[in-house]
Amino acid sequence: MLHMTFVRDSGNISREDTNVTVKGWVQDLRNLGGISFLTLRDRHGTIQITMPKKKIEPALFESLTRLSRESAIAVTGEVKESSQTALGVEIIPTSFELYSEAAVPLPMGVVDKVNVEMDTRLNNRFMDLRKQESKAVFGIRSLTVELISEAMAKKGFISINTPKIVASGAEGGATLFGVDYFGKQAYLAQSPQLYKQMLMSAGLDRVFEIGPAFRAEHSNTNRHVTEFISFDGEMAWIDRAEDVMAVIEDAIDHVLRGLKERGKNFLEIIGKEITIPKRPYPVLTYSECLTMVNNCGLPLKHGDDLGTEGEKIIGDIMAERGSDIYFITEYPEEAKPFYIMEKEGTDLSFSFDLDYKGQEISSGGQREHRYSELVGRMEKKGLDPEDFGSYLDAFRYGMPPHGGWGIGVDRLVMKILDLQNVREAILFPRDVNRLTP
Ligand code: AMO
Repeated sequence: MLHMTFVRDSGNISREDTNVTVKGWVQDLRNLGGISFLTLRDRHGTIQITMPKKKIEPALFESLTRLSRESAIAVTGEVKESSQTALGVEIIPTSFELYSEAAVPLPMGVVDKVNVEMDTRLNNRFMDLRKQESKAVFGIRSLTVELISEAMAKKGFISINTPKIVASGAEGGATLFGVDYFGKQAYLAQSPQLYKQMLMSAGLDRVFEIGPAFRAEHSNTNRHVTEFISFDGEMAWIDRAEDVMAVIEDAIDHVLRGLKERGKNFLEIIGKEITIPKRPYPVLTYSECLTMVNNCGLPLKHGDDLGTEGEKIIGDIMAERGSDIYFITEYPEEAKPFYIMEKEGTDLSFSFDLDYKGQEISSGGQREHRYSELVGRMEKKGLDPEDFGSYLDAFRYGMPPHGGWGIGVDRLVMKILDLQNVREAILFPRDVNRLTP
């Protein structure tokens, strides 16, 4: 006798099987008097359990047809060919085991077509993820991370992990989460920034990290969360910021092509097609972007953040020009963190953002690797170099020119799949209002 869960995509229940045990959730039960049908669902799909009343032991018939939807069960039975089901087979049960009965009513439906509020979905995430469309997002997300690692390995980057409990922040004090560290003030890391840069002095040359980053974001938007996964990279011996941009472009291209090829099943379930952006990705300067938004009536001036509205306008214009993805370079140095290198003789910086479908998914740039200039930039930003002692030490004994980036993985998945809210791409999102589940 075969014993297995049913796997539709590898078709491992076939007409040749005679007796099987299948395990899953009761998706649906239809009692038509003389015959009843139970749809059993597992991670991959569904199978029909057919119960002709006359051919099934009465007690078994009774128990099976009384099951509540979403109960977890195992059914053993005979495999019969069927022209009525998608699998081409059905199962006539001979016994079953109830692992866990689902309470009634369900907190939300699994197959109903009604639109459920985001909060209801997230409050009942275990149930929401039983939906094939919700689950498929995480198939794509998993593949995205796999493809990122592949792209980085190809380019000689090594995977690293840096501390998430840290003594100082790199991305501004306003979004730091404080932690009481045995009586000392510590913080949750906003980014691997300081550590990945220190590794450039260590001679690790090309590193990347896919790990959590924490920001005390008070704003409740569809793209900000307080805990996100950042894909960071840092590389040494560069000549200019464009060397870094070329690596990101390769990585994103590898991810999108890989998803299109290897993520077909998931994309089909979600109902999405991936369009591979043309290369090279266009490069706009910050000042060109200002002109674009000004021409559309948004009165931003030099030094202003492009903001959600500005990014959207640029996204629309670039989409009309046939480009979903593009770099924005040469931001005013004032708008960028202390570790970014200034463009000498100007008030600009060697920084860039990467925007995808009208939204920032990454920022990065060439770093200030010269010790005194770096200290100067900290002071200019009102930071105390003493708070950055061990970071600064790494710059005192031969730091190569270097640069890097951070890409929000959650935002990347959101934009690839055109999800309305970044939370849809996160299993258990954290935001200003959400700490559970
Ligand atoms: P930045 O602060 O721009 O740069 O962050 C990089 C990318 O991380 C994502 N991101 C977020 N995603 C969801 N919720 C948030 N609250 C959030 N904040 C940021 C975005 C963003 O583009 N150290 C630099 C990177 C570098 O220069 O290497 C940094 O962290 O996709």
